[in-house]
Amino acid sequence: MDTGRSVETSAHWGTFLVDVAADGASVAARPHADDPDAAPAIGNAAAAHRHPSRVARPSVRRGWLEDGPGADDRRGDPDEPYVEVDWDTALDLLAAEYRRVRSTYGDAAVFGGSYGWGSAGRLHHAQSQLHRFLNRTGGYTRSVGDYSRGASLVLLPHLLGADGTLALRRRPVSWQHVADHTDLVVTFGGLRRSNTWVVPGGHARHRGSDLARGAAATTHFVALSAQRDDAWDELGAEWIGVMPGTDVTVALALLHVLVTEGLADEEFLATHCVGAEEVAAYVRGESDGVPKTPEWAEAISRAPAAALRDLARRMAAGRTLVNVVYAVQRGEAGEQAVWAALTLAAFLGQVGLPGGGFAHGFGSMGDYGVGLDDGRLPVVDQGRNPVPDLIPCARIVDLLTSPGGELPFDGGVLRLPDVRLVHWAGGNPFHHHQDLRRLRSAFRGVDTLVVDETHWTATARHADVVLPVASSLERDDVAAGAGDTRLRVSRAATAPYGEAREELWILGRLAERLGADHDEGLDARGWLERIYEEWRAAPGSPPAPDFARFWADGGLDLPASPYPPEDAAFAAFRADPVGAPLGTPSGRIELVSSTIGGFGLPDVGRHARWRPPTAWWGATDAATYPLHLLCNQPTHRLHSQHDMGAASASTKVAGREPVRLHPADAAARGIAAGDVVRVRSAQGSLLAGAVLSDALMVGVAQMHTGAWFDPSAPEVADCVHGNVNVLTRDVPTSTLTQATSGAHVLVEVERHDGPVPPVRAFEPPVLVGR
Ligand SMILES: Nc1nc2c(c(=O)[nH]1)N[C@H]1C(S)=C(S)[C@@H](COP(=O)(O)OP(=O)(O)OC[C@H]3O[C@@H](n4cnc5c(=O)[nH]c(N)nc54)[C@H](O)[C@@H]3O)O[C@H]1N2
Ligand SMILES: Nc1nc2c(c(=O)[nH]1)N[C@H]1C(S)=C(S)[C@@H](COP(=O)(O)OP(=O)(O)OC[C@H]3O[C@@H](n4cnc5c(=O)[nH]c(N)nc54)[C@H](O)[C@@H]3O)O[C@H]1N2
Ligand SMILES: [Mo]
Repeated sequence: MDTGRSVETSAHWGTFLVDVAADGASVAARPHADDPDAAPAIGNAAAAHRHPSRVARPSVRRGWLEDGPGADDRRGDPDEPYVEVDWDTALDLLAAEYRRVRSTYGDAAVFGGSYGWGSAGRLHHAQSQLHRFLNRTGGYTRSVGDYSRGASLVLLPHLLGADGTLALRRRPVSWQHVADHTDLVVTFGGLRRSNTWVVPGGHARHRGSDLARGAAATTHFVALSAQRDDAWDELGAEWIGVMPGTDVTVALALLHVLVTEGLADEEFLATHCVGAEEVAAYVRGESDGVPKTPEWAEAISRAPAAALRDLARRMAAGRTLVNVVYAVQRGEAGEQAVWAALTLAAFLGQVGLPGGGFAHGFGSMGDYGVGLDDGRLPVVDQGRNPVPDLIPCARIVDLLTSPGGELPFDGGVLRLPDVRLVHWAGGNPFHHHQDLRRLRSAFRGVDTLVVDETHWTATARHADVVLPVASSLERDDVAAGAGDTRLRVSRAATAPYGEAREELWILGRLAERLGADHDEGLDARGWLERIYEEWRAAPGSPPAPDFARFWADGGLDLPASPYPPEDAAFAAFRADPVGAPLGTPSGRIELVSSTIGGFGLPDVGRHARWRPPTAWWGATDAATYPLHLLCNQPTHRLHSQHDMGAASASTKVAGREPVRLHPADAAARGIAAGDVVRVRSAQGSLLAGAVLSDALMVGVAQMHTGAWFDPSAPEVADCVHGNVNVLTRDVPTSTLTQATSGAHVLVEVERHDGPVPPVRAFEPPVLVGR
């Protein structure tokens, strides 16, 4: 390729270089030579850039154009055509629909939660743009929380206070603290190198792997997971197999050993915690007649009792850090595992000691524990939302299907408004949500679905109006992740595809039609200067040159660095629990929360406890669907983004998303490596390509999320490409936290012997001119 120009660009999977061909449009992407651990996802950029699945022009679903807004089962029909229109036509239609919905049903009838990861820049951040536009035109029903750690975000403020919860994310025990002080890291969920390739906003360089390697030289790691290869090789982690969703039993068994062998730190429990005696009584079985012994835990989790007994003693013998990866709380009753692990760390008495205590995010995000995050980066002001209505983000289907209904959440009750218009920008619900049949029927019930997209994703294929967006390679931006070493200029590499536009422009023109001002007369360059200068002038910002200089320099080094243990979360609280209390009712760590207990919920009590997930043990699902499928993050892409790219394609088997099976489970089903298999759950079915691996526990299977939804051959499977969310259950973690439980689901797998339908996921819809 003629590399006429080379441009630095930023994505959530890092900063990389794009070489632009002589035609000015096609690109090749390569890592920075000095990135110590560049993400393979970079290899997807070239194919995604000008792929036939790009949205070229504003497109309106024919059924909506002809019959107007309203419930419509043709949404998501693979044969439903779209009519390409010019921008004025699309924006006029949309403005009229916004006016109709707001004036007829009120502003809460617009849902703009729009959860998702979009792209990495600070200006062209899709949700910020959309929320700003919506706030300036009347407001919207919003969503709170996330799919990543939605259960923890609700639980932990009750146990640690709001500031403690924030500190756990932003100033955790760091890799450097681990290397310098920690004897033993015990992690619920393995430490996956591939997950650290991603940081919200991206990082200039991936430093986590070097830091982890440094820690491995001095620290012993024990990974509790259903997959032996979760923890990355350099860590040399010891593996204890634990069935998915059973971590609470393991944590309680470790507590049982501490309690019954006199290994708990009674003084720390007395001065820094509330409820230790009540928890100990539960663990001993005094409150429910079931002692939580290692043998009891083994029968449920399959973790060997002797290994757990030995592990608990080792944990008490030195400086120990208990880590929980996000996936562990992404299941039914998921918050209980976090509560139990925090309780375990509290009984060890090391919270707030250098390298000891509790962590929640090592192995989940690349920014975790690599530097201090002061939380301040340039931002677009979103304004104020006058509409009070909200949902926890994973309750989208309940919102759309139960207008006027009620939803318990965090001790209160939410009333669900009657939503008519849904506008999604920068997310892909057909990637992120569970039970896609249910999601599809919910979307079929709204009046109008608007989607801003770069590509014809499954969500765009369900939309009534699709607005083509310029990609991050096609616009100027500034980028940085939390705790980053550099605020980077991310320059446009090429012109936008087709008639795609920046959201700043799109929403600006839509706002004008609604009598509002979105962009305040500034173009992207003007806005970049504005948000940079506002950031530069704010108290606490590092010394920085003016915008022109910053832009010419291509970025600015930030003074982020590993930080001393005395700055880590809970160090001050440890030193002086009275003078520096936590923001909880007691000022201490609430192992027993009277607040949560006072909510009187049927499924969440006053302290961490074991609650068998409804669909698993003893229920019919377990007999019909005997395999436990883990649905976790993909190694070679971010979620569903750029699944058509070369790196992602290199992981596919028989052109489909791979499913990993233990050789014994495969043999019992007559399945060989490379076979096309059908995976079925109580919710739906998919085709996948079989991979065999003894790194899994017997009875456990694994697929990555993010294969593009392909409903083109429903007689064979709900998705013939392997989107795991046709299988997962749309049930909340609990009535307290209402988060996603998509991390695992029970399935059966069989060889698919019939004709294999082609994968059509990446084909654009039938496009017709007006
Ligand atoms: N079963 C199961 N499901 C899961 C998970 C799991 O573990 N198991 N994990 C969950 C988690 S943690 C998360 S965070 C979610 C992720 O879910 P999402 O964040 O919704 O997934 P993405 O594929 O990143 O979707 C981002 C979309 O934004 C588009 N986009 C990129 N740039 C722009 C832009 O500038 N403007 C606009 N308008 N669009 C843009 C991309 O093309 C893409 O379609 O998935 C969740 N779903
Ligand atoms: N390459 C890449 N990296 C990513 C992302 C991506 O899409 N691609 N997405 C990013 C996002 S948005 C997020 S939120 C984070 C998510 O970070 P995590 O939630 O930590 O990531 P997962 O890969 O879903 O799960 C990690 C491991 O947890 C284990 N696990 C699952 N359930 C259980 C359980 O019940 N018990 C135990 N003990 N282990 C369990 C599985 O073996 C799985 O491999 O990853 C981020 N990093
Ligand atoms: Mo996430």
